[in-house]
Amino acid sequence: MQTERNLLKRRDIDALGTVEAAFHSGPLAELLDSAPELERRGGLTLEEFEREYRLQGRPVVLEGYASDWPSVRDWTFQNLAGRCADVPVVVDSYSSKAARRTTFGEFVTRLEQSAGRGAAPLYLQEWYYQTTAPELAQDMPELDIAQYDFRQDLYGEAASTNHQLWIGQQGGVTRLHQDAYSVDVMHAQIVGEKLWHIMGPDAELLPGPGGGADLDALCASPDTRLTRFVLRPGDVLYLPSLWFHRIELRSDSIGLGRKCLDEANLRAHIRQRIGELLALALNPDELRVTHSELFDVVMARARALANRMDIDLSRLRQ
Ligand SMILES: O=C(O)CCC(=O)C(=O)O
Repeated sequence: MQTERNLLKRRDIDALGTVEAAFHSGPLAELLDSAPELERRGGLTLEEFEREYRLQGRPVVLEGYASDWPSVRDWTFQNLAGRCADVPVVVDSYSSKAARRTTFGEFVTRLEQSAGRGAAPLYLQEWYYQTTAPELAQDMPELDIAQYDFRQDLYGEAASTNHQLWIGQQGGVTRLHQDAYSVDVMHAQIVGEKLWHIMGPDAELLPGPGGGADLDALCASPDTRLTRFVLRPGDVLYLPSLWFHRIELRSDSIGLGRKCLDEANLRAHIRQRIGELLALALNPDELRVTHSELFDVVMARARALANRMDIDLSRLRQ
């Protein structure tokens, strides 16, 4: 089995635990509050966004860019539960131990019942709502700044709007990760507030001389580029591919994650997709070890893509 040395890139339980613990105590935790804030820009035009941020690979928060969306104006947990009561979802899918199949209506009932009781916060992560509740899409219109997404050419229109909703309770966390397949992140905040910590694509957490993780080196390196910001309703984040991100829910929250493939990253994207599909088909046992927390999520992503592309999973080329 190949072992990745950079702990920030590993998806096994030990590495995920070490990195998450570093956000709670030790040198990295001490640095968090003094990390610089990400630039926020209000009233940015498409041309300014392209010139000053996307073409330069610079992250930015587009303040209030989606504030006129029907979802930002009208959505509450309750009215979504009324619309999607029987829709099947997997709650806490990013944790192999906590993952649980239920319906959206039940999920909201459990959120309400557990609020303020000290229970672990519930988080519906990476919900591909367009396969099970496509009517929600009309409340989140397509963004003009996202039209460079090359997946439209590569996979067709439907697969390129393969977005995800992230719906959870105050205190919920998505642990530090890089997005797969070299895609840029565009994340729109719909309800509530989320605190993001991001690190540059070259950030490294390596084993130290004593065997533990060398957090001092991570904190001292100019490549780490630790930055923080809060996303509020109507804000849209642009984060270029391979930036690491960790998210903490400061209140009950709903966010829309959508991805964009920059044509410049096409080669890397295809290599990763093919590599992952071959690994799933030929070596699922090893993948269950290297991606123990996320195996089901990887499968769900592949199924959602196949579904959006009308691929019949029972057929091979004859
Ligand atoms: O909001 C979250 O908890 C995670 C979002 C995320 O990782 C993304 O949109 O890429």
